[in-house]
Amino acid sequence: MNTKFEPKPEHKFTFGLWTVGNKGNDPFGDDVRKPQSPVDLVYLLAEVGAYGVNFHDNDLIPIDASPSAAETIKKDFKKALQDTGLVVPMATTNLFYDPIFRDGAFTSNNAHVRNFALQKTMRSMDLGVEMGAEVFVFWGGREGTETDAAKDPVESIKRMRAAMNFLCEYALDQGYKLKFALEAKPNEPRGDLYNATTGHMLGFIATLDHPEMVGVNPEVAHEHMAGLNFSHGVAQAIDAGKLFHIDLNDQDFGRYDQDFRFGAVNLKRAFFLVKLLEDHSYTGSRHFDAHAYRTEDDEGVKDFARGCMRTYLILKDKVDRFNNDPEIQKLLGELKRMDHELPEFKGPYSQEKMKAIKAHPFDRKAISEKGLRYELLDQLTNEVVLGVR
Ligand code: GCO
Ligand code: MN
Ligand code: MN
Repeated sequence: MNTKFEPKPEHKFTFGLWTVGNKGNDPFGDDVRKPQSPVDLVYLLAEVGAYGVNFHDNDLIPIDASPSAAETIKKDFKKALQDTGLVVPMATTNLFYDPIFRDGAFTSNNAHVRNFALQKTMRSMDLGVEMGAEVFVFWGGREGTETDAAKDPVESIKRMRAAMNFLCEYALDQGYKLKFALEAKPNEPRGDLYNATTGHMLGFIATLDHPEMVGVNPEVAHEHMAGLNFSHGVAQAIDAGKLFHIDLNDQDFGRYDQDFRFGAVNLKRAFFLVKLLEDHSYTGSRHFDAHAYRTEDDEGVKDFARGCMRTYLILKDKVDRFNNDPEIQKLLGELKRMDHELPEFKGPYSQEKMKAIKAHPFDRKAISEKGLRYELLDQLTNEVVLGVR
């Protein structure tokens, strides 16, 4: 294999313990791979060249572990991190697996459940900070409904806001330098989940007491499930200064949550996503939230992890080619030229400008007649991605 595409720490490639640790079970079939301990998984990630490892509280420490068992697990995990040089950039809380969360966590109708969720999240934040995490992800796994008869959705949003405000204050009170990243998903495991897309999340964040602490963690598969253009959602987050983290994976539109290897399904969408992140100098983790096919054994899990990173780096190379391709740049240059016309109308509103725009004699017919050459531009893009340019 070409060494040009080897992962390096500067690429900030990370995986969750739950991703490479996935045992291949699904609603129709049992585990196909043996469980691996967090320590095993750290060594596996180091072997394939990852930069970091992320976890849910219970990926590391089982929910029923005794305090002394928890101490031993933490000690062993820290040693594995030290031995390998892997870091923990992100941590999160499992608020969906245990039956107590069958009707959600922060939006449950039961005050005991909502407060247990706060307790579990605060402990999970303590654990994440202890391991060095600077980003804390919130994925509301069961924050939703099957029937809207049971909950007023406005009340649910209020409950969610109360929880986020409380936890922001907790982070500030403890002096934690944590940024929160909210991850949207339209459905699954619930019939419908609240704040279904990255756009919904951005709207919600603006209503919090400390919006500056809170951004988003968009995931490819989640926006594809909703039939949306993922790059456009990520662009909105970049523009708002809210892209704190990203979950990279792949799948076709309209399917269940497949969590395929990055680039496994739609290379061209993956190309435009890498282009967006690289053109806008995204500096956060490139986190792969995906897992190996159920057909794979432990070796296949390594193929999966290497494949995610390698595809990202190959596409990054294609982005450089696109950005330096004379024919492509000539076509883009013509678009820029059109954009820079009418400089006298640029900038903020003034009465003078308003009157000039109102009075300007636009040649509607002549402007409409000009083709834009997007066919050629797109074909050249395909040729870059296909490797013949
Ligand atoms: C999913 C989600 C999760 C979250 C994880 C971190 O569809 O199951 O993507 O994998 O990303 O819980 O919060
Ligand atoms: Mn997901
Ligand atoms: Mn995710």
